[in-house]
Amino acid sequence: MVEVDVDPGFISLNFDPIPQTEMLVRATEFSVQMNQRRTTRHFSPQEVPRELIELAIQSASTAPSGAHLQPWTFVAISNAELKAQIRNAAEQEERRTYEERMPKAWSELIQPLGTDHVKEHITTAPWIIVLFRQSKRLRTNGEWGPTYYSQESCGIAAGLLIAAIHNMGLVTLTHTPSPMNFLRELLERPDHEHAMLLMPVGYPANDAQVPNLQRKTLDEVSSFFD
Ligand code: IYR
Repeated sequence: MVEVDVDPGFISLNFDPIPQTEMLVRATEFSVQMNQRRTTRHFSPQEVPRELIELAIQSASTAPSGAHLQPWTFVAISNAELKAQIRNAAEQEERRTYEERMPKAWSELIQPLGTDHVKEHITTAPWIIVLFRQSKRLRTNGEWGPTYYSQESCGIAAGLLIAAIHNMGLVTLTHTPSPMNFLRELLERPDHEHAMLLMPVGYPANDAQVPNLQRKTLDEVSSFFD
């Protein structure tokens, strides 16, 4: 049995070429803009309209994905009570992670980031977005099948979400409470969805700080064969 009910066929790409001089301007501007992005843990409680969060998720969901299954669910939370429950559960896990589970080689490495088990950003930021990765999908014949390259697909979608949030003038943090199974329960997601990232989204606090870090240079991160 063919899986796709109606083969949608192909349509024109409708590609609008950009002159190379303008390409260079746009590429430079984008590179500068992206290089200004920083991850901060210090959020302002200032409200952010839901429409902006919807647009960020829509941008993220344009990501390419294995077999175009789009194996992601973005759960956006502004409800204060639910955020408090999530923070509470995250801090319980994170306390054990920081105190018991994290090997010394790991804790030494993240020490400059100034993190600990206290996750104030979860309740301070006006929104948190939790990205769930779908490891299975319901086939048209009613059976469950795997998704493909869901880690890669969701990683790309997360990158686009981060870029979209930065582009609209807000900040986010890729927080990974671990283990994060509690999120599936609290957010009522099915068993085949796996929480991947918890991202507070909002304005930075007035006195927001970031670690004094440098990015690797182009030479350090690339190799060319011209
Ligand atoms: N998941 C923990 C610990 C942590 C791990 C890494 I690797 C970081 O770059 C930062 C933190 C947390 O979110 O605090």
